[in-house]
Amino acid sequence: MTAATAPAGTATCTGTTTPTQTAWLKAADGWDAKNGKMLASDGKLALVQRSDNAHVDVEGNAFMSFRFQGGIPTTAKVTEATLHVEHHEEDGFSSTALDWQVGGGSLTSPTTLGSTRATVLATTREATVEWDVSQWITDGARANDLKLVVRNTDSYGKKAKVDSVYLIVRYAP
Ligand SMILES: [Ca+2]
Repeated sequence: MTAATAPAGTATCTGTTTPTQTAWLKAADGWDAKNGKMLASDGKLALVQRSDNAHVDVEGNAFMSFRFQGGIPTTAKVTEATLHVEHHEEDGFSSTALDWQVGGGSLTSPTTLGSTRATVLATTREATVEWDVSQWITDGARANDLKLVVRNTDSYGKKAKVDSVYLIVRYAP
């Protein structure tokens, strides 16, 4: 790519250019509302930190919440924030029973800024699905505080199986 050249006679911007930085943030802990335990203390955090077909189970009529590694300057302007959830659901899982929510606050009772009805994926169709949450996560403080909720409302108790979750944040410091 060649740098644009200002036409002669026009003013040029003399401010320094701040390059956008990208942070790839692993899950730092989670909360299983079904058994009331934190994933780290329950020995399950590693399950969602790697794409290895080892899963955590989100039980029917329950939710699991996740937080992520922070470290983004709190006043940084976030230009893009995307959540990545590698998952599948047990056979028979209702197509309208999987919801994702993004917000902040505590893992056990997170606030909700936005939500989406997630696509249910059969066991043989496991995939990493990207959810763009940029409209809600606009600065470093919100990115550092971000909570993802995977909510399972399947009335027959089918499980949602999460292989990995991570957050990618692009920001200008
Ligand atoms: Ca895994």
